[in-house]
Amino acid sequence: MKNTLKKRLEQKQQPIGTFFELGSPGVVEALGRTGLDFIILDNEHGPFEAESTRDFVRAAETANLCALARVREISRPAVLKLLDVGVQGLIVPDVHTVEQVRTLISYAKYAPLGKRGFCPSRKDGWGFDEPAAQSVAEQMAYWNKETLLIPQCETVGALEHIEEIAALEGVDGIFIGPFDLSISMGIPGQFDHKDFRAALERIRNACHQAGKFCIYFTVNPNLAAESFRQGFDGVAYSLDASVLIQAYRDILAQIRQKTND
Ligand code: 3PY
Ligand code: MG
Repeated sequence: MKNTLKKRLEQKQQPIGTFFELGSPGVVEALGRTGLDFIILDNEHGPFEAESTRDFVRAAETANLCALARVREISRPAVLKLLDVGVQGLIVPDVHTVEQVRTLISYAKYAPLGKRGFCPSRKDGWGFDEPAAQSVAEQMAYWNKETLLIPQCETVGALEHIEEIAALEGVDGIFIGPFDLSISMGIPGQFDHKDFRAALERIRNACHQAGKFCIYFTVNPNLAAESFRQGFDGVAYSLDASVLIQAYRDILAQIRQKTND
């Protein structure tokens, strides 16, 4: 399957996604009807693993929704299993060093960029889907191009080396985790703090100078719009569960209000 998020980013379409935490294929199907461009199957904070992620990817494919996954940790099996069930990109949390990102590239990208292990898997119909007709080397190049590797910048360590990290060949873009980044900077949740705003600008500039995209996460719709105005390339807005709770609260309040008018 072609990576529609990659295309939208390349065409500067300002894609919007959300984190998927609820862990049901039905929720993925419902999200596919919202207009969202991508979802992030959260194997870090969500309760599920690669086996259930496969079912969510299948649901996303039927709903024409681009499914990325956030990996639980930087380890070879964590990376390989998610890529092999067919997610179209990996978001990688808790990165502190350039060396960790080099390791990630070695797990997630095939040679010559990395050392990803090769096995026919769900991502390519076990060797029977596109691009099965091509040589192994061509398949490796295809998946290196179509699969996005997106380390998070959410620690002071990553921030301090963001220019080097963003410039690495094999890193497709950076995803900012504002909660953990602000905590790591000693200013938890102070998204208006001048140091935090300077950090965002530094990360965005590092990405753009390296020709990479930069995605911001926020739980505030106004900040989501502002992020695009500031030059972020994509936004992940909130989580499925939080949006569901807020939507019900708003509707219930409206009904109560109208009942008492
Ligand atoms: C953060 O804000 O730390 C994130 O990782 C977003 O989920
Ligand atoms: Mg985080």
